[in-house]
Amino acid sequence: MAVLRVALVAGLGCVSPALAQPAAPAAPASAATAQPALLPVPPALRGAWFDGECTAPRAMLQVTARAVVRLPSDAPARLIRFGETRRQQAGAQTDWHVGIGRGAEAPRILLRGDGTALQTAEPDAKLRDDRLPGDTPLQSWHRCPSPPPAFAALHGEGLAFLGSLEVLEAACGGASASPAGCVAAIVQEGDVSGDKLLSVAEIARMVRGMTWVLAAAEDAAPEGVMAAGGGGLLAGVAIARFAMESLDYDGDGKLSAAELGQDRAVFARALGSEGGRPLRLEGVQEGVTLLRTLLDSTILGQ
Ligand SMILES: [Ca+2]
Repeated sequence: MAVLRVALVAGLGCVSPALAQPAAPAAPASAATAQPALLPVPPALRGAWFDGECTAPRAMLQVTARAVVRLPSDAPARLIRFGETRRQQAGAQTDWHVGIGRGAEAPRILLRGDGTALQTAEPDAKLRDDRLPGDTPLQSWHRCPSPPPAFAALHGEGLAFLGSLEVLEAACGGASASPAGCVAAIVQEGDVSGDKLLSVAEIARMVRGMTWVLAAAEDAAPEGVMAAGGGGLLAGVAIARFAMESLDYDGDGKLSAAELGQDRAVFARALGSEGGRPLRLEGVQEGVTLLRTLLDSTILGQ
């Protein structure tokens, strides 16, 4: 157990030091509910976009309700999770949807378009908000029938988890979050086979996706992290097997919502939310804390 425990912490820690630290204390309920809801990216603009030929694109852009991830074919992936959003008028043209990332850099990206064509602009940090997009070069994106195999192999699970993360944040950190709803959302998001149970492979897939998102959020080249194995493939399977052995009370080799929920008291205490406060899920690390804490508190007994 000690060896596995070290391996788990090391595997996650190599991606983000934040993971090896105790979970941040939950914010008071008033602070969590006082935050204004983000204006989501219009549904027509979400999904996968490409620059260049569909068989060999120069870059892929994945747009979710509250994030954008740019995947150049020859450079590290870059994830911008929005902490702030707004609409900006563009004269006679469609309004821009402006997404602003967190952190000191607070990267901005402007999006507009429809279901078949997207334009983006990533203005220089010095450009004033009221001047956007100014003379920032616009980039055009189009749809492809399916992502090229190389992109899908490297980024597919990470992109899937990015979408799941937003669902989990809403279910586990939203105003109406509850432990039961949170556990149900984890099962729903993780269940690939549709049996409403989580297998080792399904848990490992979520852990790999989580690892990818953390790496992309830190410009740490998720493809490199995944290929190295330490924080990706091997750790994913190790954590998943450990989760199964620890939580599969009826021994059927699958985890049900009831089995996951069995430990929700420990889960809640580990987050310091004994008063039933909503989780504070502001950054990627904090969002992923949900899954990590569930695994840590139930598997490692922390
Ligand atoms: Ca399943």
